Amino acid sequence: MEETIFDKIIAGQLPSDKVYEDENVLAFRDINPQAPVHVLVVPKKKVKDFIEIQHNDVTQTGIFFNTVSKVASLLGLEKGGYRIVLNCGEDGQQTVEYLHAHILGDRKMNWPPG
Ligand code: D5M
Repeated sequence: MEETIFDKIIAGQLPSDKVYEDENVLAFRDINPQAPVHVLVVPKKKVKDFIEIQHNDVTQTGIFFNTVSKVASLLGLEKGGYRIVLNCGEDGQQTVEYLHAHILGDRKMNWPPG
């Protein structure tokens, strides 16, 4: 798999505005925020995209989504709610080929998404 900007952030070769880290997951603020709170959550063990999840270890996948929920709570978004976005592939407008969940919050979201 090609090295991405998120590989470099996880390796500590590029800086990031970290909000949470443990042995499995890293969460950092998006460089181009689309809401007052916009955080990206990435698994440290590389997964390319959401398509790949079906071939992956269920425990690792569970840990990832459990941690996304935990990070949203740590960010104080439980009360007002928030949106999780997983862009997948070209039509899904995924620009970084490393699985990442966007956590967007602290404003009212629109529906449907564009
Ligand atoms: O989202 C990829 C997201 O990654 C997009 O919202 C910008 C963000 N991004 C790109 N480079 C960085 C760095 N260096 N730090 C933080 N955030 C970054 P996608 O779902 O692939 O369109």
